[in-house]
Amino acid sequence: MNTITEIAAEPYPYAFDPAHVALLIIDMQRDFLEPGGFGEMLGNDVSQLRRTIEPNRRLLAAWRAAGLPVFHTREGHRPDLFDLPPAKKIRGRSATCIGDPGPMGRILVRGEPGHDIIPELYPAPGEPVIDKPGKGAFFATDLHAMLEHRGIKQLVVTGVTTEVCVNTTVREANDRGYDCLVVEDCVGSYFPEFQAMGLKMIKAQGGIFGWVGDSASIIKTIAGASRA
Ligand code: TIU
Repeated sequence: MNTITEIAAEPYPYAFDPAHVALLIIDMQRDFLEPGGFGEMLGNDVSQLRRTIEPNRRLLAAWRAAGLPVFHTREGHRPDLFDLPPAKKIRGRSATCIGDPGPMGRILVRGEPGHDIIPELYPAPGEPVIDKPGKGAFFATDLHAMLEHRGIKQLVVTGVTTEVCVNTTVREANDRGYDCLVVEDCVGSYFPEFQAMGLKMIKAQGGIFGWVGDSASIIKTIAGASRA
């Protein structure tokens, strides 16, 4: 299948183009999602994020089966912390902060167990992983160049958290000319009210930053799709 197909979405159907689309999975990292990780250490309810694992797993399986491209991101920093803004390090006035020893290694440091992607959604060989020092996936990364080289103009966006790294990335992508479809059941926030508003802010005003849809509609569309 290489034809453009409309997918049910808000504020209006999304013209899904298999020749120019990628799945972008944001920060499904152990430290944000696993019990005992950094997120839970800060007092957050990780079950709010863990409900996205199974829908993401199903979407990723269908996406791979259709031969469509996948990009994964991870938020984190160099072990020497030279890419960690001092403001980010001290924000929150927490006794334990980024770079310190945490429950799953040094917090949000590349190469540490907690920084890695959860096993359920682990990148397959050939799927790029973008290590990003900020909330947005375009800031200080080569994501835009990689997407341009592949002719990608549409992003189906999933991951965590809805109002932080997902929203920041969608806004960055929108300003760079990408059409983003955010998958409601595959994005999560520790805070239910931010989940609701984070999605509303994307699709308001005629889709000011993009579209919001669900994984079942996308899976139905791409079933059997192949670029090969
Ligand atoms: N990936 C991402 O959203 N990073 C965060 O720090 N999120 C919070 O909600 N704190």
